[in-house]
Amino acid sequence: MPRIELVTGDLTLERVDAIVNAANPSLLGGGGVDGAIHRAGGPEVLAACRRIRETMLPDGLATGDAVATTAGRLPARWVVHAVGPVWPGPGPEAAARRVRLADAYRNALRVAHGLGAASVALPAVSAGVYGWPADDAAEVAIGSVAGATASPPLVRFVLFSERMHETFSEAASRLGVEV
Ligand code: AR6
Repeated sequence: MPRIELVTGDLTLERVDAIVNAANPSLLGGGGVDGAIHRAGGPEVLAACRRIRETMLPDGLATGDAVATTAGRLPARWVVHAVGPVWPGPGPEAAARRVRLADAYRNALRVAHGLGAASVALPAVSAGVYGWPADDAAEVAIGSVAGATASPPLVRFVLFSERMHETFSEAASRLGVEV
C-alpha cells in the first residue's frame, strides 16, 4: 500500500512526478482543477491532449479511465488525466457510478506507476463540478488508493479547502487507513 498524505493546497503547485487531473471525456479542458491545470501547464498540455484524441481516442476518454501527457510548464513531469463520473443523485445508478470513480483512481495510479513516477498528487475527483457528495467522494478516494496494487509509493491528496481536507481525514479514520 502506498504512503498516503493529505494536504490543503493548489494541485498545480505540487512538485511531484505526476499530478492527476479531474478531466472530462473530451480531454480538451474545462473548469475546476482541469482549467487550472491547463492554464498553468500552458498550450503544450492541450496540444498533447489533442494528439491523444486524434491518434488513440477519437471518441474521448471513458469514465473511469486515465491517460498521461506532458505537464508542460507545471512543476510536475506528467499530468495523468482521469475522468470521474457525474453524481446521478441518490439511487441505484450512484452505486454503479461509484465503481467508475474507484476505477478512475485505480487507473490514474496504474498509469503513474507505469511511467515510473515515485510520487503522485491527486484532487478530489468528481467532488466539484461533477457534484459527488464530499463524504462519499473522500471514502472512495481513500479506499481506492489504499487498495491499489500498482501505484507510486507516495500518494498525496491535495484538497482545495480545509473543509475537504477534514472530510478526507474523517474518511481515512472511518476506513482505518493511516494518513
Ligand atoms: N487544486 C486542487 N483542487 C482543486 C483545484 C486546484 N487548483 N481547483 C479545484 N479543485 P472539479 P470534477 C477541487 O470541478 O468534479 C471540469 O470542468 C475542487 O474544489 O475540478 O471531477 C472538467 O473539465 C473539487 O474539490 O472536478 C470536467 O468537466 C475537486 O478539485 C469537470 O469539471 C474536483 O472538482 C470535472 O468535475
